[in-house]
Amino acid sequence: ETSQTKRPLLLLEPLPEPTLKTLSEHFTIHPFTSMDELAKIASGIQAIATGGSYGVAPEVMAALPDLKIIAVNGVGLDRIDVAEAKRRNIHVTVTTDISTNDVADMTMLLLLALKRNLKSNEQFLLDGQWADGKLPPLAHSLNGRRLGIAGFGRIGQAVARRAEASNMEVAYFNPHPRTGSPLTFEPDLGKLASWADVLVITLPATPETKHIINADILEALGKDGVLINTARGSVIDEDALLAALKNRTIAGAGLDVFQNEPKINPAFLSLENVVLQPHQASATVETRLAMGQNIIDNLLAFFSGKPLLTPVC
Ligand code: 8YV
Repeated sequence: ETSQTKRPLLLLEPLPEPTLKTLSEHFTIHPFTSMDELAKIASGIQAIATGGSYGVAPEVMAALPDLKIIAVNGVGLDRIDVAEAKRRNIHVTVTTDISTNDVADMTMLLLLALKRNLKSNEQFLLDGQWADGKLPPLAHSLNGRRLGIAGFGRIGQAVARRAEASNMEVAYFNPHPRTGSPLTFEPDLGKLASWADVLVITLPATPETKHIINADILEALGKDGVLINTARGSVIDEDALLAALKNRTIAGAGLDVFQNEPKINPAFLSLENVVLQPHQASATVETRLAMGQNIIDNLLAFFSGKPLLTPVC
C-alpha cells in the first residue's frame, strides 16, 4: 500500500512499538485525541484498535459511519456495546486465550504475596529489623487451603490448575457447571464464599456480575478469608470491600483491577492488608506482543476477505 491507499485506523489504546510498526505498514494510524479531532476524519475510519479496559465509547462508535471492525487488545468486552456493534454489522475481535496464563499467574502472585507477607517482610528487611536480630510475624500457607473460583472460564480454569499444583482444594461458582471438570461446582456464590479460605474473581464484567461481590459475600468469606480480583473492578462493591478490609471482616485482598481506573479510591492506599497492582495481569512483553499480533492478523484477515481469527461478532 501507499500512504494514499492505507486504510485509516483509529487507535484508542497505546500498543507496543513493534505492533504499531507493523500496523503502520498497512494502516494510517490516528491516535484518538478528542471528539472534535475525530469528527475531521470520522467518515474514513473503518477500523479501531482498542484495549479491553479502554473499550469503545458509545459516542465514538456513533461518530464513525463507515466503521467495520473493532480489534480489542484484550478479552474484556464490558466497555464495548457489542449489541450495537452487531446492529451496525461491525465485527469485534478479542485476543482469545492469549493472556490466560499471564492473568492466572498474576492471580496466584497476588495470592502468594498476600498470604506470605511479601510486602511487609521486604519492608522489615529494608528497615534493618532482620539485621537487628528480629524476625517478622509468621505468614500463612496455601498448602491444603480451600480456593473458591468465581467464574470458571479459561482464566478461572488456569487458576485452578495452579492452585491444585499448590496443593489447594478447589471449587468453583459459574452460571453453569463446566462439563468434564472434576472440580466441585457450587451454584451458590455465598456458599462458595463460606467454604473458601480464598475467593478468586475471574468473572466477566456484565450487568449481571456488577457488584456480585458485596457485603454479604465478604461476610461469608470471613475474617481469615482473602479476596483476589483479576477480572474487573465493577464485579466488586468497592465501598463494601473497603469497609470489610478496614474492619477486618476479611483478612485481606489482592487487587489488579478497580472501579475508576487509574484514579482508584485513595482509601486503598492506606490499607496494610492489601496487595495492589495497576491492571498489569496481561502486561508482559511476550503476551502483549502476541496480543498485538492477534490484532494485526484479525485486521489484515478482515480487509483481505478472509475469516477472522478470534471473532466475537
Ligand atoms: C488489558 C484486559 O490490560 O484482557 C483484558 O480485557 O483487561 C487486559 O488484557 C487491557 O485489554 C488493556 O486495555
